[in-house]
Amino acid sequence: MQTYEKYMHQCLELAQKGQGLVSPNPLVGCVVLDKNNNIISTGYHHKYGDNHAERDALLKLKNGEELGGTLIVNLEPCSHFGKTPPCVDLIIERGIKKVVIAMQDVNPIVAGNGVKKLKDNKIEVIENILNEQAQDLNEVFIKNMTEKKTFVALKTASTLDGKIATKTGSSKWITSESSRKKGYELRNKYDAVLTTSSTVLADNPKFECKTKILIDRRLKCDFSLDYFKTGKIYIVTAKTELPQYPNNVEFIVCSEENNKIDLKEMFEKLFKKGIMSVLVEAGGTLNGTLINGNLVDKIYQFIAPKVTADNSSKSAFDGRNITDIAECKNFKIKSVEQIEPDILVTLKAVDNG
Ligand code: AOF
Ligand code: ZN
Repeated sequence: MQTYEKYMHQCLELAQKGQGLVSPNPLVGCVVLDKNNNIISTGYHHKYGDNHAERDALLKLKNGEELGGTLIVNLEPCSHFGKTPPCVDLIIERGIKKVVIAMQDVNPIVAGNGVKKLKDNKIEVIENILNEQAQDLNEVFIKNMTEKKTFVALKTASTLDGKIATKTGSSKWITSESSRKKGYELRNKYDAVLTTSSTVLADNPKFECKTKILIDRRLKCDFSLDYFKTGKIYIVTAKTELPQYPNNVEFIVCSEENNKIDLKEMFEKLFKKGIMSVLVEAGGTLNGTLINGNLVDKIYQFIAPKVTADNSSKSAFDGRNITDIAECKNFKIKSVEQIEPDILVTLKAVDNG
């Protein structure tokens, strides 16, 4: 069992090479062993529309050395005709004797059918190796497939007492340059980065990423800002009279209630536009509203070893007025990483409903 875990780790590593390139498909890596358990090939899903990981690995083998061997893959091999023929057919054809997987596919056209077809063809299937890690790796794909919703991650950088700026808006820089660099890298993992007009007007950030979403309810932002110079931009607004706009801009009109955009409606519209995951980089108001609406799946919180000890400073999450501590929203800490002199705490929601 130990050895399969080692190979499955390798699959998860390989799969990550497709990060940011495979959406809306899953991240998948594959290792092939010959009958003596020597690695003879590896593969992964490179980008959307390309060969699946299993096909990528098997097609590199030309001399039949995989006959009687083992294929390790972090997702159940597919059984459907999609952009490519079913991976299970190729596995059967190549004489693989054992398949080791981390998780069942959540795609309803595959779910269980891949494993069944392998077993029907006398191939031994070992399941659930590094299952939790595999589910974490494909958390976006799982949410998209099972709930038909966009995955929402949120990033903040705060002091130890959860502050992101003073009352005057002074915020540069709370965390170190290496933390900020790591924060920018997170953007590539998600289909789009979401922010608000308040953040853009306060910081005039460039936001170097391919797709951006800007919540600008009253259309306060002016297209001459640096923010509008790069990438594809979706502007979410409650205004129905739209101004002249540049080619890289598209509007998404949503309803509003109590001077706030209906965020559920916004995410539904984004999902329909093929935005499978977003990283939120905004202030306490949007962060708090998202948390209160149970809309956040994951938080990346960079924490600097600084304390404002000032209750007029702005909080990373804002907007509620609770009296009972039991009303807190709960998260599960997935990892704590030291990025000197700061830390990055990664958390997942536990009670989103
Ligand atoms: C992938 N890569 O390595 C594996 C996948 O759109 P298609 O035809 O490429 O099929 C996508 C589905 O195939 C996907 O939802 C998942 O169920 C299954 N497996 N997909 O993109 C892979 N193994
Ligand atoms: Zn496949």
